[in-house]
Amino acid sequence: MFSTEFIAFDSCTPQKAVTNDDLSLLVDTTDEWISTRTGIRERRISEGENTSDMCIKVAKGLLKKSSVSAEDIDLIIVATITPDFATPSTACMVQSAVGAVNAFAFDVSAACSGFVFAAGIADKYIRSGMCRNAIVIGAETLSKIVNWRDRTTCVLFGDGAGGALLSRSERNCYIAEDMHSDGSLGMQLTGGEAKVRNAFADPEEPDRRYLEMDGRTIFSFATRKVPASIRTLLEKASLTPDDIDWVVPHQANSRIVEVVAKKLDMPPEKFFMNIAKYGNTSAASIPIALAQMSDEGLLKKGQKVIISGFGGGLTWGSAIIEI
Ligand code: 4VN
Repeated sequence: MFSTEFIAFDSCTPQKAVTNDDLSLLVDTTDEWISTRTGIRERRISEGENTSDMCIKVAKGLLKKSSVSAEDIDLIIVATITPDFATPSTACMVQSAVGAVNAFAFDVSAACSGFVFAAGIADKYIRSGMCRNAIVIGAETLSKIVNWRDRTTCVLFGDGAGGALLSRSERNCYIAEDMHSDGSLGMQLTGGEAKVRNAFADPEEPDRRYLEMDGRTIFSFATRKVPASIRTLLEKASLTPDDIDWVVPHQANSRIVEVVAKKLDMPPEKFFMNIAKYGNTSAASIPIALAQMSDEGLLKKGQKVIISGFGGGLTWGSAIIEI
């Protein structure tokens, strides 16, 4: 068996920052309401850049930071629910743009858990000896599926991409994982529906293209499942909360993270938060956070970090990684 090490992190977000005050001109809301309920102060919104454009910048950044050559990449996975196309996959667009001619590439659809699930897949390919180097990206242009007339959702989401380069290593830096789905709750968080419309089928209902969620259901799901998942994860790894240097949760809502920290009896300072600047970027939120932490020198070699994604599907998954 082989082991997986995280070699580099990188991110890319659109230039345009949209503040809560900017949004209060579009829908009936206030900076006060948004920031106290969610912790969000601004988010980046695409002025035309699509998901693949941000992913390509992240992949190029990862190759540069790791000094791995494009030909040595064996696997590219993009986790997204807002791809440019159904086909080609975003990952194949990345492959072509960076010249990773020896890689196989595909997208993963697991909403806010997408990056964690995709990192788990890449780890298995590396661990088994089938791949040496993998690029894993979480990326969303959620502004494509946000209903800009719905004040309950349009204030929550943002656009961006982040990723990691994972390589075969002597050091085992993917320590444990705990992954779950509960499709029976799937309709509590929906978006991007494409109904069957053809010469033989003509549904009366319109497509539910826009992101819709039952906020209370999702909030209570997250505050129940995330602490349980992190407890299971620590047990699997024979570690205690004190052994963990950082928790990097999906940036869905700062109040959820406060509840999770309290339930786990862990200091909230260990939970990295940047939702104030980026809002909820679904699959991109964890790798954007990891890249920021790495760039700011917050991640030190040997530190143990829990990443925890939760959301659409419904899905939730956590992993302990060592830097
Ligand atoms: C995971 C979660 C959320 C989420 C759920 C609820 C919520 C985000 C509801 C109450 C509302 C403020 C906002 Cl837990 C979203 C996703 C999707 O990525 C995943 N915010 N809120 C209020 O009235 O206070």
